[in-house]
Amino acid sequence: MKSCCDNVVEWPRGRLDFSAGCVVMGVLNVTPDSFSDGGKFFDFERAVERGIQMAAEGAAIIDVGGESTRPGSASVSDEGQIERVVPVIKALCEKISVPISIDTCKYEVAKAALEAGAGMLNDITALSDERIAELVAKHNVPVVLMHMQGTPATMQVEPKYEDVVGEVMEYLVGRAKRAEYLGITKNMIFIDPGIGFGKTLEHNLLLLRNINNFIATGYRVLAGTSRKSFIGKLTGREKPSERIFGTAATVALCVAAGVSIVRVHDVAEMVDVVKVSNKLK
Ligand code: HH2
Repeated sequence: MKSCCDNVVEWPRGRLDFSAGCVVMGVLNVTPDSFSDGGKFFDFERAVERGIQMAAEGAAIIDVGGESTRPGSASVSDEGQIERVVPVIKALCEKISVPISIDTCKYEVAKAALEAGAGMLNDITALSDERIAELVAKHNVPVVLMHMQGTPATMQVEPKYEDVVGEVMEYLVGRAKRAEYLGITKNMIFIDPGIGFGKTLEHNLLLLRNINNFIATGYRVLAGTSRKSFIGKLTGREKPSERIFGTAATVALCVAAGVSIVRVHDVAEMVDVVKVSNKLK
């Protein structure tokens, strides 16, 4: 890993330039059942087309996932996930130059995706399988460590914290330090409070109001608020596709607080929000 200056992170398979501030990660769910775009990009051709489109719209990273993590979702076998994501990753690596991230917590999926050319790993379980840390270190790619209480099957049943901000921060800093111990360099680590993963509306609001505390840890922060149900609760918008303006409010706030990456479905719209927010900061 080579960091040419504080604001540019470069590694063999990618480069992220934070000199203007925040950058956008576009979500590409190759799934039939994701909460907001399930089925839309399940087909290989459509997934690749969408990835290319998001890069053209200004995404700095494309995050490819083969398993929904929406509350109550069913898990998909490793082979099933690999079949979904590997051809898409290979095709995108040939066609676009932005790094492709793999959204998985499964070792075999991570291994196959990294071998297929993925240039980043997004782990919603923050390296609960530490063999993934070895893969990340070996392939020399950045990693996202996310907080979740429980598992997708049960996480929204009755999430409980005494001090949600303190507990999530302590967990993430602990996992980030562990990742460093396992051989991953600090500037390759992104921490993520895991909005909607085992959190009530109030927990999500507290985390977002205090997102600056996460930035103060010294690790770069990623936030994934896009179209999530707490936005639906605040706006009364049932359909995830109608939560774009609500998402924009959270993105602007995240940028103002110093978040480095926002993970979003509506890339063209959020690239504009990020551009303006970066300048206002
Ligand atoms: N949210 C989702 C999935 N992966 N990864 C990170 N790091 N942070 C997030 O907030 C996050 C994530 C859920 O969104 P989506 O991928 O659109 O839905 P689904 O899990 O139903 O595919």
